[in-house]
Amino acid sequence: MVKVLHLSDIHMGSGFSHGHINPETGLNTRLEDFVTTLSRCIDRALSEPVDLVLFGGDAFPDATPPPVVQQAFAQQFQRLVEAHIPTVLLVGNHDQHAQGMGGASLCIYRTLGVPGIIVGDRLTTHTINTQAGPTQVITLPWLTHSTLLTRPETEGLSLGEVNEIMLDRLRVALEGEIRRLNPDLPKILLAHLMTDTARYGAEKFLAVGKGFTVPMALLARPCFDYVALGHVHKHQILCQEPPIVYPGSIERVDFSEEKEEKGFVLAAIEPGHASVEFCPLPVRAFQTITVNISKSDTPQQDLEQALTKTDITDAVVRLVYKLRPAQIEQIDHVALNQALSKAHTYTIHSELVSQLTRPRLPELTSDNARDPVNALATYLAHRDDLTELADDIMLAAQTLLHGDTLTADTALALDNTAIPEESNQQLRLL
Ligand SMILES: [Mn+2]
Repeated sequence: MVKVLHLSDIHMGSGFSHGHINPETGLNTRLEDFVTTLSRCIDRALSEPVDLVLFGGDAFPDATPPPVVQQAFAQQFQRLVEAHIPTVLLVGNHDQHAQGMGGASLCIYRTLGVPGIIVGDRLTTHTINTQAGPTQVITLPWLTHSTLLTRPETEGLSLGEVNEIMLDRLRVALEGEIRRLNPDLPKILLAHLMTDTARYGAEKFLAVGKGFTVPMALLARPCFDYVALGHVHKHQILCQEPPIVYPGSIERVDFSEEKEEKGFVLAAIEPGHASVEFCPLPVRAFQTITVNISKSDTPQQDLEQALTKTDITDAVVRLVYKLRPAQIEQIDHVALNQALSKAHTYTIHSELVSQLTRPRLPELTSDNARDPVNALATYLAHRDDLTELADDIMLAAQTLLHGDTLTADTALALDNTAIPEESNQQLRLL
């Protein structure tokens, strides 16, 4: 039986806007949070000790992290090297250069020949000598169209057809690896991908439209004893036999992960069986406090009252309050900042509520109402809940309307649906 610690989606170096500079270290406190949390994972790997550590991809927000972030990441994994615990670092979409092959930010470990560290930047099988004996790990990094297909092969094809070809190629390549597996040794698939049944966490916002989904049927097979996934930030177990597991991200990357529990997974794996334990991590809280004081006679008091209802100590706080224009003068901003000062960091968003019935889309005049892009922009301006998606929606709409260059990536943002030519025409005529 091989004991494995499976973690994923570290994204070290992201979310600096939720932290501040620590005057003692000169570092952003969110970088320090991520380092502390990663060190807790490594602590556990050492204290167990586990036989193998699997990292499911997305080490940093992009392929070129600043040296201070690279170093903080390397210092933690160095502890596994010292303890002779073999480690596989898989390449996620955030680790790849937009163009070209290879997992830029992680390949340095292979170049340096760090003992015991394997970089998973291609589909292949590694037989790793662990304390518990040889263990087979198939690495499947994030796939892009350019990894598997050449331009002439995709020319003139719809997105759906391109994805079908990609899946066929993947199926064949994966089958080749599976056939070479020794059935008497533990068999693990380590993959950075979106399955067709995963519930989206924050990844929906982090990488909207940047790839294709892999059907569960390709993964939920007895030829694997454990399927270690990365990419989706919300922890979930998609299948029990064999366990197919997203451990989720180890720290909250942004407010979309406010309510998600964060952690890593310990798995005990042997041929034909694996048991799984999710280990929660004590990460910094994110708190959104929404208050409507527009009908209140004592707005300041109600606002401060609302703040006492939530424990905001050391949390990353977002206060959203709605008020009438006439109440603006009644808000004591000094007192409000004082009340929020025990938060780690905070932002305050005030929204004015008009007492008049809001006229319907007042920004649209007869001149620009015929332009669907304008109409969409106006609509999005009125939908605060879509703010984070607005740029992607606009981009997708523009691509659709200007029809000729429907790229794979933007079309995927539209929920994997290829757009038939007729509806494209219709939109243009709107
Ligand atoms: Mn990812």
